[in-house]
Order: sequence, then C-alpha cells, then structure tokens
Amino acid sequence: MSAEPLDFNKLDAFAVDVLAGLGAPKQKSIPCHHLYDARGNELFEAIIEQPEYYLSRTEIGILEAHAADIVAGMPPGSVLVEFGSGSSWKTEILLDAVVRLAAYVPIDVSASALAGARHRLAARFPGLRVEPLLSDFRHPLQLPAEVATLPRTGFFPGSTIGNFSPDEAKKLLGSMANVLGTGSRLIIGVDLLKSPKIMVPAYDDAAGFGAIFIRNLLMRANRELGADFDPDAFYHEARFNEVENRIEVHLVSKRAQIAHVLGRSFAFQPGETIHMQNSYKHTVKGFQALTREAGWTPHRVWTDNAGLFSVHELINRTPKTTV
Ligand code: AVI
Repeated sequence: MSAEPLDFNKLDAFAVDVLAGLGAPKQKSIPCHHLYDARGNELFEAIIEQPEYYLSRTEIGILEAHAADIVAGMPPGSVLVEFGSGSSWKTEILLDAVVRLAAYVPIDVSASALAGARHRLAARFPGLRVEPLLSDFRHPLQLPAEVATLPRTGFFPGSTIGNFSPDEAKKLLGSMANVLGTGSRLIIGVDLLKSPKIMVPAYDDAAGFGAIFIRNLLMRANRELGADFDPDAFYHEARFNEVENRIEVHLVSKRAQIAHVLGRSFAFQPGETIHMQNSYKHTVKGFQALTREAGWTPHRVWTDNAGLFSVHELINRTPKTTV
C-alpha cells in the first residue's frame, strides 16, 4: 500500500478520526459519535428494546411518574430546548404534562429525524410551535432569535452525558448553560453507578445487538472509506473499568492482521483492541458536584425505586459569557 501524503483538509470528520484513532501510538480508538450512521441509529433503537438495556425504560418510568413535578419548574410561556433530540419520543412525556409551552426547539444533526419528529408532534400536539435546529449540540450554537428572550428549559435525556469523560462533560454542560442563558434550567438523565452484573450486560445483550452495533462501525469504514476490515476477525467486549467508573466497549482483534484505510495500513496484534466507547456511571452526589464545576446549581433529583437511573434538575445562575 502506498503512503501518499493525504490532504486532511479534504477528508471528512469520520475519515480524519478513523485515521488518527487507528494511528495512535498506544491504544487505538474511534470516537463513539461515529457509531450513529443510519444503520447505527436503527441498531441503537434495537438495543434499547433489549431486556438487559435497563437505561431507557427506567428513565421513561421516572419521567412518566414525575412529569408534572418536572415541568412544574417551567413558567408558562417557556421554551423547551432538547439537545440531540433524535425521534423526540421521551419529550412527549414532558409535552403531555407542560402547561402553555411557547415553543419546542429540537436540536439534532439528522434532518430526517427532525422532520419525522416535527410531523409526529404536529399531529399529536396541534397547537405546539416546533422550531427545529439542524445542528450538532457538541459545537457552539445559537437559539433562534424568536425564542432567545423567553424562559428556557433544556432537556438532555438518555444518559448521553455518560459518553463524555468528566472533563468533556463539564465543558459540554458549561456550553449548554451558555446557550440556555442565566435563569434557565436543564433536565438531564444520568445512569447511576451500580453492580457491574447489571451494567455490563446492558452493553453485551444476549441477542447480540450491542455487538452488531459496535461492529457496524467497521462496516461503515469499509463502505465510506473503502477500508478492508474483516468484521468477523474482531469480537466485541464490554468491561467495567472500576478506576474510571465507566463501561468500556472494545473491539478485540482475534488474530494478527492488517487493515487498510485510505491507503494507510494498520497492524493489529492478537488481542489488541480498538476502544470504541465509554459510558461513565455516576453517583447522584458525584454528578451534582460535576455540574457545580460547570456553573450549574443542582436542584431536584428523581430516581427509580431500585436506584438504577437518575433525572436531575439543574439551574443556571451564572451570567452568560460570549464565545
Ligand atoms: C447513547 N448512550 C447513552 C448509550 C450508552 O448507554 O452509553 C450508547 C450505547 N452504546 C452501546 N449501547 C448503548
């Protein structure tokens, strides 16, 4: 294989991240947001239906049990802003309970997800004003001018915050505080630290959707980058890292092999891994401390009876900064 210099400016973010992540001198890794192409989204929908994946159904149970209480913090005429809204299914629970919402602003990178959600919500909530924002919540963004002066509540369910390291999570929460502005609230779902016997199977379900979801990234690289990964030459492994309090998902090379991506060769030793995802697990107190460092004031917290999952209400008392 030739090693012609590649012009990184002409490559898309997926190509750049795959080349950089596989070329890392020690641990190979690929950022987990690349797992969510169209097929990845379908597979993730299948994961959340699996009996082992307790996160979604537990969070939905908490939102349903406490919806009236959760929206009680939103003054009439508020705007609900959802970060990474996807299908907006969980949002319907809040929309059912809220009184006089001025607008709902779903933010997502998928135009088709935004269009689908808008269509469904228009039928289910005929008077609701929906102002979709096609954007990546990980990057700086601005709310539509028409809603920027109204009271704002952010919504970030699913424990997606757990896919960020504590430092990244602090930065993300800080930028959400900045986007939402002083006096705003954030309702955020966070998976709780518990026995690995419960946490690990959620990422390694018996039906194998967790494994197919992770291996789909190699297929994506084959499709989009002309790579030649043999997905069967890797197995999927979910482990609990008790020092970092996180589930790590790795693809483990079954044998010595070389894969090619965009003219670059990447050698794998038997047992060598590509670190594909982290899911950090928090205690209620630990997460509240992290939000304080990001400029939020933790307020109420709702959990299920078994203490598997938590939904936090945060209040932003910090003056807005310019970015
Ligand atoms: C989206 N996110 C919160 C999921 C999680 O639990 O970390 C992603 C996931 N990956 C494999 N299974 C679930």
